[in-house]
Amino acid sequence: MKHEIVKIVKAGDSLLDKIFIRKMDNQAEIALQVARIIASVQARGDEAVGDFNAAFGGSRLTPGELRVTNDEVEAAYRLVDDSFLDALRIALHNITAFHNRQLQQSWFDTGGNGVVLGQMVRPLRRVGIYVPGGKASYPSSVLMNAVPARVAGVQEIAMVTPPAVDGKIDPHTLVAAAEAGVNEIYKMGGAQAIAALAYGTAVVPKVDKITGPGNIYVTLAKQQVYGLVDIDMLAGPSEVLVIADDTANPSFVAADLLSQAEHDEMASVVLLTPCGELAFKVQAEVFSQASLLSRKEIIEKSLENYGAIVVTENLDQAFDLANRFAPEHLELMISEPFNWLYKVENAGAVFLGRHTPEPVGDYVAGPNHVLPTGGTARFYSALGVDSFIKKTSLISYTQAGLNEVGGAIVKLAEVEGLTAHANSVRVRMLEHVAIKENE
Ligand code: HSO
Ligand code: ZN
Repeated sequence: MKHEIVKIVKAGDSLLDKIFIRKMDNQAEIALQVARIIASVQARGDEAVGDFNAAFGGSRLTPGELRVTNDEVEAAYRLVDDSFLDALRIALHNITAFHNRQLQQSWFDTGGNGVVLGQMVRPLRRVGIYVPGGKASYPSSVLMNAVPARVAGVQEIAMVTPPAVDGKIDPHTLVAAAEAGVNEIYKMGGAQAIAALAYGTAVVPKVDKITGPGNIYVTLAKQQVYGLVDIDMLAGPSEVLVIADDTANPSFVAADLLSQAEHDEMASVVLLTPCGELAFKVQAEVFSQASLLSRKEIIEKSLENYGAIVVTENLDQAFDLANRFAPEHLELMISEPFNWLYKVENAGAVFLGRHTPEPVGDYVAGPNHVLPTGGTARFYSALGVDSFIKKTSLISYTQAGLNEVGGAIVKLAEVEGLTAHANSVRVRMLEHVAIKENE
């Protein structure tokens, strides 16, 4: 491992352009493959799902084996240790409390002439949540997807996750699903799982929305079924951007950069600091800490691909760059971080102060860890209760109300050449005149 495992550059360096764009390669090719997988699942249903599960490194399951049974869930409880269950329940409690705060109320407003306007908030009826599996297992992501759906009032939560070669799903993932109130669990992953959720098969009834992060196949499949169903966002590899000043502890900063670098070879971790001395200390710490970590190969690649320590002229410049990067996670390890919050325009989640490492948000703080990546924090929000509700507008007019605005409706309808529209208002205004004349 090179000592300069992470590069130090100045704010204007061209390396930053590459990091800030974070473009994924050969997407078009994979998109074609994904389109073929989706078409096969549409045509051959669960048989195709089984074939693709096997082709992508899982086991070949018959349609009858795709759904996880209650016995399997009960067996999973016997396989996990109590301290896992305790930790999971702490997380579940905090995540539920945070998402309860996000609930929105329906409302009515009564205006002049007895006109009533309002907005009715309703949960989606049936959703699919994707949870990565196979080599990695993320029970925390089960909670992050299922809890907001539950809090929103979704009746049916169907989870899909790829089985391992032995056809099994990690017991921690199964227990997390049971604890979070997931109703159905299916052993399927990749684009085939997204296709099954979107189009429905004999085993999996189709859903209204699909959420949750996955690999490039999953992401491109979500993109292709969008419109037929809703999706949460197009998630890419994880990222953290740290802004630190001379008060920051270099070993904390390094540890936090490494915590996201270990997720993926394409993960991006960036430190922005006006303090050159801190930059060198963090670089040395990254090197010494990385060599002790279990995932050091992944870390090395991700630092090589999309990692940098950037020395800025001042903190203002650091915030400008951070807004351009629009990170999934933004850590502020500066004195008085709350005083700088007004500068943050684009970030999925902000972690303030030296005692708030990003993993606290990954697991137990309460806010969701499904967050916008790849610069999409410019327009996407964290997964939350909002992701599982829809709003229906309510309109109730009275005769007096309609009389008041009828002329405007008729005029606008005529300009658009829509005489039937105009007429639906006119007949009511005429009826009103007729009643008046009869009185
Ligand atoms: N940091 C990841 C979420 C995660 N971390 C799950 C650990 N487990 C994306 O926000
Ligand atoms: Zn993480």
